[in-house]
Amino acid sequence: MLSNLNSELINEFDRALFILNTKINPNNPQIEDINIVENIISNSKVLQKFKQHLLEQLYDGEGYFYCDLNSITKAVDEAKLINFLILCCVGQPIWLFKDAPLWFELQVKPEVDPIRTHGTGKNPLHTDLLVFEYLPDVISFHCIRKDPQGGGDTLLCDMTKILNFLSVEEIDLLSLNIYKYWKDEGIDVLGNSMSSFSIIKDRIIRYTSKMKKHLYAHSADVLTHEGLSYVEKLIALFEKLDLLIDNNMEEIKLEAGHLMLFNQLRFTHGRGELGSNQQDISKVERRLISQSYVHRKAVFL
Ligand SMILES: O=C(O)CCC(=O)C(=O)O
Ligand SMILES: [Fe+2]
Repeated sequence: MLSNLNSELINEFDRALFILNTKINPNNPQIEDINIVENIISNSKVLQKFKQHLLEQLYDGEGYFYCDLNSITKAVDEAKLINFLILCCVGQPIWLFKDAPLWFELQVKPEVDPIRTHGTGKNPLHTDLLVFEYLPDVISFHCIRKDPQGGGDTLLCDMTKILNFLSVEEIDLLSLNIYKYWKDEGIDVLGNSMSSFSIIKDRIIRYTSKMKKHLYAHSADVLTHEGLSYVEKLIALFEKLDLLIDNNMEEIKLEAGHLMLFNQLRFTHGRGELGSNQQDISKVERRLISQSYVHRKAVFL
């Protein structure tokens, strides 16, 4: 499942680093830096071929691209530059917040709610930013450090496989525009946030297992008025989906230097529980994943 980077490609990435190292700040690439990278790609047949392969893999093939950057470099800063180059091969990297770096650090914070970002528990499978009109096509996880306690697997589930197990009635339910969810504040680069949405629409899946507990407790928070008439059926359907996801997801142990990109219009993702006693591990040794987003086409910038 780890893609093998051939020696020709490794050499080409290595050559690209000569330029990238002097021109781009690995910790904070800027939107203008895309031009530098696009020049490098357009001047290299090898990178153009790689770009084509990457797009096929993400959009028509398995839906993800998983490689080990250690075969190119063991330096974290250089790995970040290669990650940036790869994002630019996919399309338009997304700076979600003004004045914040492209990279969003998924750190481990024992004090936060275990199921949430930075938490230490299982983060149930979900689509990120699912209420936004232009939800990012692709997510990149660059593992800087794995959990020293052996937990924190990356969980991925191909939802198109899950849909094969559903009845026509269940697909119809998921296709209704009756679902609501909270939006992440401070984001204005993904189009409108929708007051209601369909879980399945135009081959895009907007699903979060985190909706289930609200269906039980406060269904009006996550369903429109029309949706409330289906609440019993939806609870049963969400239970079924969670079971199917549990049985069909992949649990991937990212190691330092591993890079995973996946098509989040098709895959939900999550995090396995971290190992115990995270509070006893120093902050600079805990698991650290650098997350970023990219659109295949620059639809909004
Ligand atoms: O920590 C992780 O690996 C994933 C976290 C995540 O997907 C999220 O918080 O949205
Ligand atoms: Fe997420």
